[in-house]
Amino acid sequence: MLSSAWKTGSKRRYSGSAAGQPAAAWSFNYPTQGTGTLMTSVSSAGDVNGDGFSDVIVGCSEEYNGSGGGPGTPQGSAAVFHGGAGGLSVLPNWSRTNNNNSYGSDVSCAGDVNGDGFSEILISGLQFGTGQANEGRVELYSGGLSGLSTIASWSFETDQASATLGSAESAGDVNGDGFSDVIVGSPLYDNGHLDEGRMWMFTGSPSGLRPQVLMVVSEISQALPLSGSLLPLPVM
Ligand SMILES: [Ca+2]
Ligand SMILES: [Ca+2]
Ligand SMILES: [Ca+2]
Ligand SMILES: [Ca+2]
Repeated sequence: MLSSAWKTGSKRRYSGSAAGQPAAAWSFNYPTQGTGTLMTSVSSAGDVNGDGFSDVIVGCSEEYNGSGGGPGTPQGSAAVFHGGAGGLSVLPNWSRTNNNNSYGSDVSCAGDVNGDGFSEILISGLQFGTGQANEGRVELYSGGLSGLSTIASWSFETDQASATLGSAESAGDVNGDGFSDVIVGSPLYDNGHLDEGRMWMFTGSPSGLRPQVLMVVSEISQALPLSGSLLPLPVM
């Protein structure tokens, strides 16, 4: 079981004891944290390096890079810890930071979207903005023998100001082709109705997650039956 301590920037992995009292088997504190650090999400990363040990990802939006008392500059970050025979690594094996302070608001395992045996991970930024303020963005990093890629192999933005992007998760393998698929959700997307929200589904392939949307679901907040649009599956 993974537990996060909101505001204090610490994560602990608990294992049960005979007396029923949890004992932390692993914990991590961001070394650069200042006041206001928000460690917002934690998830299994699957097995990003294919060694048979599960790995863990931690998201810390609104990390502050100051040390020694000052809050410094707000930024977001995510870190991955590899599992091993002795448990999780003490220090991150992989990390990403971004000056957008919502980066890392949600982290998750994408499954194996390209079928190579290594898990991929997803990092969301709720209020990330590139072109449209607070549109939201999600990035996918690919697993490999030495761990995750340093450059995102796929990304998605809502391209609508203030839509935000709340989460991105593995959808399993919805079309049964052996490649994991991904679903992305925006809680405040507008499409005829204010803040109705929208979900997008993307499919995996031998070359990774396709950029084309497979399916869109919207009209969630209007108390109407869900309206889904199944789009043609792109050929890659
Ligand atoms: Ca592993
Ligand atoms: Ca993979
Ligand atoms: Ca954009
Ligand atoms: Ca699939």
